[in-house]
Amino acid sequence: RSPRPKKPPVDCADEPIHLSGAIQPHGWLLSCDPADWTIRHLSANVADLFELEPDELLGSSLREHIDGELVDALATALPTMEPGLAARFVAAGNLGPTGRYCDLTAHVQQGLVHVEIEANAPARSHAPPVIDAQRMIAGIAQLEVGEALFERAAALVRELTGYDRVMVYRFRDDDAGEVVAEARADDVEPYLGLRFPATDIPAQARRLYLYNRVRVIPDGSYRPVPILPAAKPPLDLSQHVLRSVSPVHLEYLANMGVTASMSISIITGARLWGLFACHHRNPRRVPAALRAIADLFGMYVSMRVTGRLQDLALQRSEAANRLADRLRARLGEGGTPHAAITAELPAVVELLRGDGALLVHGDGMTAAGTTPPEALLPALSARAATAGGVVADDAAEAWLAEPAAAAGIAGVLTIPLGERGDALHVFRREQVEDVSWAGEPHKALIATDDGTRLAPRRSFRTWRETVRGRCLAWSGDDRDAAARVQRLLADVARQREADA
Ligand code: BLA
Repeated sequence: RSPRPKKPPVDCADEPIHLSGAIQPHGWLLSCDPADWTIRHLSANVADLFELEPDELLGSSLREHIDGELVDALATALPTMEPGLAARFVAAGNLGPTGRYCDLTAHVQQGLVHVEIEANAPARSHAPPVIDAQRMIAGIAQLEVGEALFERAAALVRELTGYDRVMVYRFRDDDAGEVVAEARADDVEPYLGLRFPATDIPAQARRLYLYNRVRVIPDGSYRPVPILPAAKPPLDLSQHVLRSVSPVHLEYLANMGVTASMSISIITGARLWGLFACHHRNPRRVPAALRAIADLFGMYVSMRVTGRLQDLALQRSEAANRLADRLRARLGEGGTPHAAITAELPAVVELLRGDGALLVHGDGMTAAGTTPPEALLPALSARAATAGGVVADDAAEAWLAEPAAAAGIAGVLTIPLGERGDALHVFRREQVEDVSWAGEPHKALIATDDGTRLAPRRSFRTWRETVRGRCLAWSGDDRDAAARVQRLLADVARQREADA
């Protein structure tokens, strides 16, 4: 809970975006004491709806200003709102002296009930929301997780919300991201296949989106409405649907030619796997009931992606089990551990998705598949001797003074075996990759006139880069599988000692 820094943050990830102290102007905020509904904080624009000034509302009870039935609906919903849970659409009803029909969204945080009110836009569908959600889920339920499912999902979100462009954006292991599917109006530029640098969605924002799953900016050119009275530290707006967002991000949207946006989190376990990112060239609202559908659909897609990742992990784990069984069988038949491992080397290469491997053992060695020239052995052994645990590099320059000497191999994953430089090295060939970035990534941040302010890049023109000297990156799963192989080989060696 750090106070807002006086100087502008020097890193995008340092901006406390949940403490903006303001909301977007398409709604109103009343933060009440749950005991008696006394209004403790409100947005400065309340007179637009209630025709009462902020000072007249602060300290009074919500019951004096909105229909008793609506307050009762809020009260009923309260026990189901745990702190830290996303704000939820609770009720709709007529508010203020002119009886405007509004949606009420609420959540509990910091001991207050935060009631967010939005004028209700006309519904786009006559079906009850749950039917729309069911239709969308059924529309992808039969598809395998992959390109076709993501394309269909993007199209369904576009049908639901009417945005000009709906993308499925997936984060890579390095936190950059890629547009893996897109549904768009014919006259907007395609973003499919483009890569965006990690700094476009900084870490604190990615963390926030794990909990606050649906976010809407109906008009990025808005003027923020302050929350009164100004609190120190400001109210935590992590879960507010109306939270005024980072000005840097608004500038980013404007630079992209986007006026309205929405994003829906795709979450696998505790990781933000990706987002549905929606763009519109004109202002666009998404009423609370549609956001609830989008949220449900996002949670379904999240579940499907999680299921797919778990399937892959299970398949790999089963392959590792089979390898362990075969090693044990070979030892049981009287083979030496070295002979057993040598015979299974191709299976180890396959398990770790390598192109080849070298088992270095004392003065001897065994090779399988593609391996680097023998002249590199001393460098590999030195690497193993200092490694400690499993180490993996994607680029030859990370482990060789003369990368060219690796002759087409770029990546190496080293599993040290003992202390003398004995090791199992698994190699991956160089994979030349053509990357199309949305704008030059090294200009993700540009200096402004005063030279101190962080600003997003102005151009998103495709910027091509050919990445050489790297292999397909070793993933977290690859490293986990390697650690498993290391334990397996240690067990085999121990068994030999026990038998001796
Ligand atoms: C937020 N940046 C975001 C969000 C997206 C992007 C989707 C989330 C917005 C939301 O959910 O409301 C970026 N939008 C994209 C990308 C695509 C897209 C990659 O459509 C691709 C298709 N941004 C910068 C720089 C900084 C920065 C240089 O470019 C920092 C100085 C910051 N982006 C930034 C911040 C947020 C953000 C702070 C959080 C906004 C907020 O929630 O307050």
